[in-house]
Amino acid sequence: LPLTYGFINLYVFSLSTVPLCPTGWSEYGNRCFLFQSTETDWATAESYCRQHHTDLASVRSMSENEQMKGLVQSAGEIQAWIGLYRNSWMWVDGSNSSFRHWRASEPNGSEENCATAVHADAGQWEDWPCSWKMPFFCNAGKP
Ligand SMILES: *[C@@H]1O[C@H](CO)[C@@H](O)[C@H](O)[C@H]1NC(C)=O
Ligand SMILES: *[C@@H]1O[C@H](CO)[C@@H](O)[C@H](O)[C@H]1NC(C)=O
Ligand SMILES: [Ca+2]
Repeated sequence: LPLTYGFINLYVFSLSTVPLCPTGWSEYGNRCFLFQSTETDWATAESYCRQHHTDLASVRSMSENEQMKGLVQSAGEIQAWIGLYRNSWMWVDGSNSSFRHWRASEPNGSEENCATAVHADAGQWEDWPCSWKMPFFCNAGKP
């Protein structure tokens, strides 16, 4: 009986809505985001994302940026790492998205090589030293 019940459950589940994102992740459009409140430097954040998920998150539209800003605000945080690095400011997950949302006069620092999405100033981005510790976003799903 429990087996049958399990089977029916699985059957119904697979016929209806199979969630795109793992439990605990946020789905925006066709993409999955994980806000990690653990504060860490950018490289550690990237390696965590690559090990467990896909990569530090690329942000490809204002709508994604707004949703991510909401997660940072809900967590009572100021800012979080995203996957933009001063290697010609490319997305580390290989995305070719040209969406950018820099704060005025950012990026500004020769010593500041990693980008954050910031909730203040309308979620605008700033570059900060990569060794700074802050929460971060991983993404998964379609590249
Ligand atoms: C960016 O990537 C998408 C998806 O792989 C592709 O369809 C598009 O042509 C690419 N755009 C550029 C400018 O390379
Ligand atoms: C870049 O801006 C930040 C924040 O305003 C500031 O602390 C930092 O000194 C600036 N760096 C340079 C190289 O101007
Ligand atoms: Ca800066």
